[in-house]
Amino acid sequence: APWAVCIGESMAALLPDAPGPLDGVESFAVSAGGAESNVACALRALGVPSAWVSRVGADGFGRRLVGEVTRHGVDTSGVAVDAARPTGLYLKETGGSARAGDLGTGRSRLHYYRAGSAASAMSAATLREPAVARLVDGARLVHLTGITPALSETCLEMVRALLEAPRGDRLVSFDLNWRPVLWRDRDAGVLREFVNAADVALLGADEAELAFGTGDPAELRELFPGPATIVVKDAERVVTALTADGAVSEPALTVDVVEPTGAGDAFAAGYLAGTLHGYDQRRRLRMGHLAAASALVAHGDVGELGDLTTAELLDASEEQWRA
Ligand code: KDG
Repeated sequence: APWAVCIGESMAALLPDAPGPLDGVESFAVSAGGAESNVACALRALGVPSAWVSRVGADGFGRRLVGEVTRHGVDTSGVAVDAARPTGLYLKETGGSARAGDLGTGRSRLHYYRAGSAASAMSAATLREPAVARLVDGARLVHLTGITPALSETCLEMVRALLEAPRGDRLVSFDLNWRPVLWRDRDAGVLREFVNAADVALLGADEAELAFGTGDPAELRELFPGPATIVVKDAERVVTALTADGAVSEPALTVDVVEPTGAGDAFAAGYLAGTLHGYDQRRRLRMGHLAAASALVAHGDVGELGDLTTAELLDASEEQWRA
C-alpha cells in the first residue's frame, strides 16, 4: 500500500514556447501540473510509494494527467472521472509582463482556468468513496496544500474533514501554497486553522508574511503551536525546521535556475521522504533541498530525479554542504 497519499487538483499545464507576455505567444507545450501530484511524483522518485487522489473530467486532458502521473509510478486508483465537469487548466506566463515575485512560482505567473472543474467538486463525501478511503486508511502520511480549500466550499470541507478525523500514527502534512488569486472574495482565514491542525506545516517565509503577517520562524512557531514540526522556507537561502527539540537550519544548494515552478513541491517531497525514512531533521532538510534543486533545473513542474537512490543523492551532495 502507498505510504503517502497526496490529495488535490492537478491540471493540464500549457507552457509557452518562448518567454514573454501571453499576447505574443505562438504555441504552447502541454504537460501536467498540480502541487499535490507533483509531490506524489517526487516522493515516488525518492523511493516512497505514493498515491494521488483527485478528480478529472472525461476528456483528453484528464486522461493525459492520469497517464503521466501513473507513468511516474504513482498509484492513481483514487482518481475519479467526473463526466459532467472538465479537467482544470492553467497557462504559464514567464518573463515579460509576468510580475516578479509571484508567490510559489518565482518569476512565472500562472493563469488558472479551473472554476467549476471536476476536482473542485470534491467534498468530504469523496473521502468515503471506497478507493479513496482504502488509500487514506492505509497511509502513513496524507499530504495536503492550501490550494485545495481555495478551490470551493466543498473542497474546503474535505480538507477540514481530513484534518479533524482521528488519525492514530498517520501524519498529515500541509503546505501553505498561498494562492491569493484563488481566494478572491472568500476568506482565507481558515488557513490558520488548517496549518495549526497539521503535524508537519510547510511554510514559505514570503507567503507566510503575506498570509499571516510574518515569515519569521520564531514568530510562526508562536502563531502555530499545533504542528509537531514547522518548516519555514526562506526560498533562496535557508530552510528551518522547528520541533520540540529546537530549530535546525540548512542552506539551499546553489543551482542555475531554469524554471522555478514546482520547486516548493519538490522540497516538500524531499523533506517528507526523509521524514518517512526516519532521517534526522538535517537529512530531511537536505533531501528537500536536493529535490528542489532537481526541479529548479528542469522545465516542467516535476524534475527528473532519475534512478538515483536517496543515499546516492545524499552522498553526491555531501561535498557541496561541506564546502
Ligand atoms: O506548485 C506548483 C503549482 O503551483 C502548479 O503545479 C499549479 O497546482 C498548481 C496551483 O494550483 O497553483
